[in-house]
Amino acid sequence: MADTERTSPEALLSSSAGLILRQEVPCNLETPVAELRSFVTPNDRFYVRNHFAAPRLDIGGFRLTIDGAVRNPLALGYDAVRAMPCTTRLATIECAGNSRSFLDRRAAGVQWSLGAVGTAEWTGVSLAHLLAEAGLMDEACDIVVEGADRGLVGGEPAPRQPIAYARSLPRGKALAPEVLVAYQMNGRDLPLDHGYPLRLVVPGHYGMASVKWLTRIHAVNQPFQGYWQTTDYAYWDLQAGHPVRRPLGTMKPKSIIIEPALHEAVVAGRICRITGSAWTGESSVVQVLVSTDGGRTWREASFIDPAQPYVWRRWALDWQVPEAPGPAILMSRAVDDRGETQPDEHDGARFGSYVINHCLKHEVVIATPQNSGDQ
Ligand SMILES: Nc1nc2c(c(=O)[nH]1)N[C@H]1C(S)=C(S)[C@@H](COP(=O)(O)O)O[C@H]1N2
Ligand SMILES: [Mo]
Repeated sequence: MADTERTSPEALLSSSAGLILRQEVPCNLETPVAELRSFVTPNDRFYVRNHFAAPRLDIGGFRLTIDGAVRNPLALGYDAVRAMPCTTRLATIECAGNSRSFLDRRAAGVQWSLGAVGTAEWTGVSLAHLLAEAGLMDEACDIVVEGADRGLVGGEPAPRQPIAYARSLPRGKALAPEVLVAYQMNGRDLPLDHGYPLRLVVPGHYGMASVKWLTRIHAVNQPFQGYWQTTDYAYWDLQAGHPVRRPLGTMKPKSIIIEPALHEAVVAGRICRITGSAWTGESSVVQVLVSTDGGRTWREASFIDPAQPYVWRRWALDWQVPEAPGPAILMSRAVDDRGETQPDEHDGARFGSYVINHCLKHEVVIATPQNSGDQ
């Protein structure tokens, strides 16, 4: 047994203190940008994205079911999962709707600023191990992962009855070693809002893939077409010239400026250290370019953190602030090792109000030191 001491249910409840309340019911909380300075995001500062109320599962009766296209269906108790061989790995998770509040036209959905992203160290059993134990059949093409939370979804068209939060992973990604059924986050049992007792963690994919309160893993022989990957969390792709709807998956390269803060005053003629963070999906960020003149000229930032798969890298650039007071537009642009970079504009026709990774204009104000307001 990994450990026997059990965290009390009350201790797993999150508080919104220190986070930005974006929605009260269901609870949606954003990490303040300044907190993203830390390489690992502490559990009580990690953004929360819930579609329904967080279910409180009784650990005694808890079962993780693995069924469908498997030779040996399983119903595992919590302790049985914790007794399996485990791994710990870092992963950055970003909500596909992060930065939505920066879209030119206000889009429906939670109005995230920059902070629906975070990095944690996740501990759990690899999904590949569980699927091997269950004897995954060769015909299985998708692995459907389902959470215990459910409810009615708004908008039309939508199913009339309450539905569970469920997503599928293509077989290849489901069997990749980085995908975990996690029970710990930064060395502590998962907080309730982050999926206690078990959640999937899909490094490299937008957050919607990392299903919380995981109770069922269902292998299927046909591509899964559930609500959360066709109506919601999907985009328009092209297949032989035909527009086709596909589930969102891999994260796109993105960078954010953390310091100086938006609209912060910087001192004319001094050196100002610009810092930020950058991440991408199945690749590594290899370059971050920074502009201090609204995108006319760009310089290369240096990295604070090494390149590691599925983990963000903080970066910094020292800027010689001009003498002339007034506004200045900072921008940053990440490039990954496949040469993919951040676009200048959000592609709304393709992605709707998701995948918001275009280069943002980050305005600061150059102020002279004696500019203290007295005239
Ligand atoms: N069961 C369940 N899993 C879920 C969700 C949910 O509402 N229900 N939200 C998804 C979305 S959209 C995101 S971005 C991540 C957020 O994970 P976090 O709340 O731990 O930050 O969880 C995903 N997993
Ligand atoms: Mo999300």
